[in-house]
Amino acid sequence: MDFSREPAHSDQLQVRKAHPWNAEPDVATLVEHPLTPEHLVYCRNHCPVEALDGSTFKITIDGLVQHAQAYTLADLAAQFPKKEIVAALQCAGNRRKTMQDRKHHDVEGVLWEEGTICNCRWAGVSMRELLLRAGAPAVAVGKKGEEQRMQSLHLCFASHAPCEDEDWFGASIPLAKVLDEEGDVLVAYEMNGRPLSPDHGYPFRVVVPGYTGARWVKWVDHISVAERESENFYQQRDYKVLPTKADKEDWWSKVPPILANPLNSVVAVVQFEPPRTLFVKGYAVRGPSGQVSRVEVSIDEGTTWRGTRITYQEGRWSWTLWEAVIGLPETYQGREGKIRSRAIDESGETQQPDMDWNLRGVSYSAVGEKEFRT
Ligand SMILES: Nc1nc2c(c(=O)[nH]1)N[C@H]1C(S)=C(S)[C@@H](COP(=O)(O)O)O[C@H]1N2
Ligand SMILES: [Mo]
Repeated sequence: MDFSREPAHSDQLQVRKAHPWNAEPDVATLVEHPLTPEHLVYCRNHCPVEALDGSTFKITIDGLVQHAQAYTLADLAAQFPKKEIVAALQCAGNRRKTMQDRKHHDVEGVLWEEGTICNCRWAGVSMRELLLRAGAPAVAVGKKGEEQRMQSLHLCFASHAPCEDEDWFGASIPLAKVLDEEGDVLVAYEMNGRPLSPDHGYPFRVVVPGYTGARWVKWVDHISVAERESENFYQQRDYKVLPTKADKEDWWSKVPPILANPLNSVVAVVQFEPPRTLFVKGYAVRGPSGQVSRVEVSIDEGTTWRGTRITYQEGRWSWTLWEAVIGLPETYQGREGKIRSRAIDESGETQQPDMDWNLRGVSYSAVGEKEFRT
């Protein structure tokens, strides 16, 4: 693969793999910003980052639609209203190292810590509008049968540039997520009010709020309504939570792809101030059953929990920042301890206390944990 044509990357990230470029920010720095500035946005690539020509690059929409269409960046901006969404983007491998350390069992993959997440303002075209314009099956909503069929269809995305495991990158999501007016799926061309940078997908990337990063295809050139999921390697043989007993990779076809992120939280900062005060900060991410409504922390291994103050949350899809000031009992003097965090969502789901090991170390979402010393 040719890495010599790559544009410059942020030098504020810790490199986990240089070729292709994979890097994440320090998590304590990350939570200082409600909206993640570009230089702190992690980069996860299975391919070299290309500098594409946004004046000629086209995105094609076809498959089970009435009129296939192709648009340049200028076409999209001129023909559709701009839609903006604040949403957290997170890699399925976020916290992979935490899983490996806690389970004392090696996992396969880039050993990400807890910084492969960002929270950005994405802008572009509503994928729903784009599909309605192309005459996707949604135009038949209301007709019985058609509606049912629509529920079983998929929207496939592709970027035709050679990757580590296949000569293109692809993903798919259920069409129902796209046609849901509250699904908020975009073909984005802006991040934080500026055109996407090459690292993050210039000129176009898919934004799928609430879903794992692998479905947010960068440099996307092809969108297709299909009867079946994407056949791509990264949909079929990666980004799946294999059962713990699967330590040989022959389980792929039996396990569904990861779609929604799991309900999660992480302790990013713990500061001790003598004689007995702890300042704690972290983030939480929503799962499939709703936005985070509460984050709690425990200093006694999860026996008792207390509330924290939510300092940032914006809409349905953002991450949640939280902090707490904890007065420690005198018995903590001169001791080491652990602070744990757990998120609770608006439907009452609570982040799981523990989670089984899986081969690829994906979707790790057991309670957050960080050590402190008094
Ligand atoms: N074309 C393409 N799109 C891609 C990837 C890739 O390697 N190639 N990586 C995916 C994964 S696994 C993640 S987590 C996100 C990362 O997006 P970012 O690098 O902008 O943070 O992009 C997704 N889209
Ligand atoms: Mo990812």
